[in-house]
Amino acid sequence: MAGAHEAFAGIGRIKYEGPAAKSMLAFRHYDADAVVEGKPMKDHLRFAVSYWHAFRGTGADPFGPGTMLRPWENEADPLKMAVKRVDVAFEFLEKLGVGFYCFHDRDVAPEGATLAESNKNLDVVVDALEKHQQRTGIKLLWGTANLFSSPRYVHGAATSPNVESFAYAAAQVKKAIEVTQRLGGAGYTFWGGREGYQCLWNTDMKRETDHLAKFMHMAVDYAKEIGFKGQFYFEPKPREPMKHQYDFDAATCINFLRTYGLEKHVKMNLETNHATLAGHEIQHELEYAGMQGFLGSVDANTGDTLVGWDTDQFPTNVYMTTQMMYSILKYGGLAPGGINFDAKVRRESFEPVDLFHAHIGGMDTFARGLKIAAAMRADGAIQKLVEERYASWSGPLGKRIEAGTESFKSLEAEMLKKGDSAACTSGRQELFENVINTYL
Ligand code: XLS
Ligand code: NI
Ligand code: NI
Repeated sequence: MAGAHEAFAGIGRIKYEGPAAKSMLAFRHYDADAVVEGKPMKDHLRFAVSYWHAFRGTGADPFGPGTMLRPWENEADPLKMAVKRVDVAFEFLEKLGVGFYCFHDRDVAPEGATLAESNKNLDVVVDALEKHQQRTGIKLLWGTANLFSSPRYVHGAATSPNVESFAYAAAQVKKAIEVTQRLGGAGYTFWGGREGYQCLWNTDMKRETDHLAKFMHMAVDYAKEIGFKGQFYFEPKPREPMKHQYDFDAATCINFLRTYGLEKHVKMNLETNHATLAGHEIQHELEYAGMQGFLGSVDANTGDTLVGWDTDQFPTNVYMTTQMMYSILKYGGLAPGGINFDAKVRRESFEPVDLFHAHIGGMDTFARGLKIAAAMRADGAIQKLVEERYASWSGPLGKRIEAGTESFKSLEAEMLKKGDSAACTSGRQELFENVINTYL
């Protein structure tokens, strides 16, 4: 954090100052070493900053160009700039006090004129990342490859009708896995990008999904070959940029993984705003993946109820992070995954300090969610109410059905004897909701 070269001069290490903190550049709830359910907060939450939004986001939108003021973006040579940007990124990560970051190959290093040149550029930047990782102890949560920006991926990458787009993507992912391994990355993420379609008339969906599976198998095989032990993740998103994407939601992705024999190798990376685009809440996605044994990692952000697209805002809603942390604790936590802020400051929030406000707010919102969820689990009131709702299943008949010793015939005999089923009890949704509000 050398003084003269500081990009975020005047901002020091963000500290935990408790709910009564005076400064807005302080944590009110995220106390990294405070123990919750036997583990420090930092190990529950495993926060990561996404390189693409924090350090490559310009604020451009379909109606206007970038707005972000980033005084350090002043190097004419793109590779030199990429290396310099790593210093800025690590200054930010260190001051924020997060343990992890995530990147796409093309966010950290510029694309060259040829594949070989792009690989060389990446190696130069990875040298810089490695040095800073060693200096600070900050780690890579996961790496990924950008298989969606280049025109060569206009029809998708692994699902492109152009075989050489597939081949190029394979080469790109091979390299991305290698650098992720070199940086000790805890995981590697596949997000579909443009793996989907705009029009079914011109699309061979079966062939495309077969190709996607082939592609993922090649990645798994290569990881095995080079001894990469990181967790693979598949990140659901139903649409945008394509009208339909093959990684629609957790259930669709898990079905895909099982159909193609990938279920032992790949878990879910679930993103809040993608869940809402699919017509779900993130709690649904976490529960679904958790109950199926596919809970991997989280891309944390939030959408806007009035804007129907992937706005990638920073999470500020404690009710939502409580729901998330309740499910995450229930299924045994995220490690080796974590909570990656796949979120961007608004186009109107263009000053460097806004990056701090955004991440501090997100971290505090999750820390509160964690504390509340742990309190709910500690006294077990909600759990008890859920068990009461299912009490009939703990009687002799329920036990026999769950044990698999009943059949349609035996159940028919039982109900013919009784004449009718016992009356149902109230669902008590309002009571549940009121109980939850007593913790907030
Ligand atoms: C885009 C995705 C993307 C992935 C990584 O909507 O969220 O950022 O997380 O490729
Ligand atoms: Ni994401
Ligand atoms: Ni997204």
